[in-house]
Amino acid sequence: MTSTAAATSSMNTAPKFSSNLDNGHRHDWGVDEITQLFEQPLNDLLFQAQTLHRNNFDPNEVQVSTLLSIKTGACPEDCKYCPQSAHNDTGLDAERLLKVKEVIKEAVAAKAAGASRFCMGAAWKNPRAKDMPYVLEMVKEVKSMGLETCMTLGMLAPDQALQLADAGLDYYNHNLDTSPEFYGSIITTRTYQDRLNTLSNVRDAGMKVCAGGIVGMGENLRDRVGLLQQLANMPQHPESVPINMLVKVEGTPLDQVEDLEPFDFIRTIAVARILMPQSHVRLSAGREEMNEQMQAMCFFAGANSIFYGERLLTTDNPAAEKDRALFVKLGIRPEKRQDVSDEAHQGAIEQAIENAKSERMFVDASL
Ligand code: SAM
Ligand code: DTB
Ligand code: SF4
Repeated sequence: MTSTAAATSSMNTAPKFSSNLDNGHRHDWGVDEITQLFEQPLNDLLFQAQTLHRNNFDPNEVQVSTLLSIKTGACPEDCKYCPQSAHNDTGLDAERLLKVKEVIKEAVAAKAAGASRFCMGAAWKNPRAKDMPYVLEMVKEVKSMGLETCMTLGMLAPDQALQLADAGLDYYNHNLDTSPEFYGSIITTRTYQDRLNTLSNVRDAGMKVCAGGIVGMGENLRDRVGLLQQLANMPQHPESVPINMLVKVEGTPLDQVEDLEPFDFIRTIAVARILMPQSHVRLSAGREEMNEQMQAMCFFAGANSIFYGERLLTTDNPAAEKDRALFVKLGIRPEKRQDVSDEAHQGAIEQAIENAKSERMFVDASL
């Protein structure tokens, strides 16, 4: 337990939910009360987060998305954490925009492995007009396969957001990354306000918002509080809130940054769950460095979404079989899509999980 947590009595309960309610949610969180949530004894924080989680979700379901980098590297932005920035010498081979048929092939594989959402990411400051027809085609094709669609292409102008929404894009991912105060130490080529504008263009176009950030970049508690405050006080909570643990990539300015205390990561998930009780909180990048017990604690703290498949965009993610085995150990089921019924698709991951169960029984039996 941190010394600050120890100093806060377990009798000192969390702030009450009050004023400025929208759909039962607050959008007026102050820094002090969010800090107070973070600084509670861990058991109190986890209990509060898990209670809210159970009130809003099946606690044993986790949504699974698969990521694909559709355009890799040589990005003009200077994000200090990112292996794909042209400002960072990471030895990454840049690739042009993938062909639509290559994207379809990957989406077919993701669906067969049981993903319910396919997220396509491009290392762009923003999409150019000449890129739009290709990305729109990707959205239409992937959507027609019965997968939910998500894209992260950088900043979007209002008309680009409308075009993506018209093509059927379900989610747009654009992260705030950190607090407004720490932001300038991490990125100088686009502003915090640019990010907020993109998110409001996405919302106005009628798409679901996926917005979160990264922790472990050398920020302090006040910055983690500030990031969550920005997300929770948006006019409408993002439907999806990815919490990334920094993946330290050699050649980026953050490759030597000190590790974040793992409990501080778990606390960030728990506070996100409390502030945004009906959002899916994604245990996002960084799982390769987390053991199963840490991931289990993140699920208990309220994380209910993961990236599934051995690659994130350019870095590794746990192998799908490893995640299926973890799901079996924890009794977690992959969440079904709520909007469509696709029994055959759901059957794919359920069968894979059943297979993982028999593999485990085989291993157990051989001990
Ligand atoms: N270029 C687009 C943009 O930045 O909006 C989309 C792709 S970008 C890679 C998507 C997000 O990935 C970033 O906003 C950041 O939060 C996350 N990310 C990038 N590199 C990361 C790293 N090394 N560790 C953790 N998260 C990372
Ligand atoms: C998000 O919040 N995390 C994902 C997704 N949105 C696009 C990206 C993580 C990238 C990790 C570093 C890499 O693989 O390049
Ligand atoms: Fe480019 Fe996105 Fe990486 Fe920033 S995070 S350098 S915008 S790919």
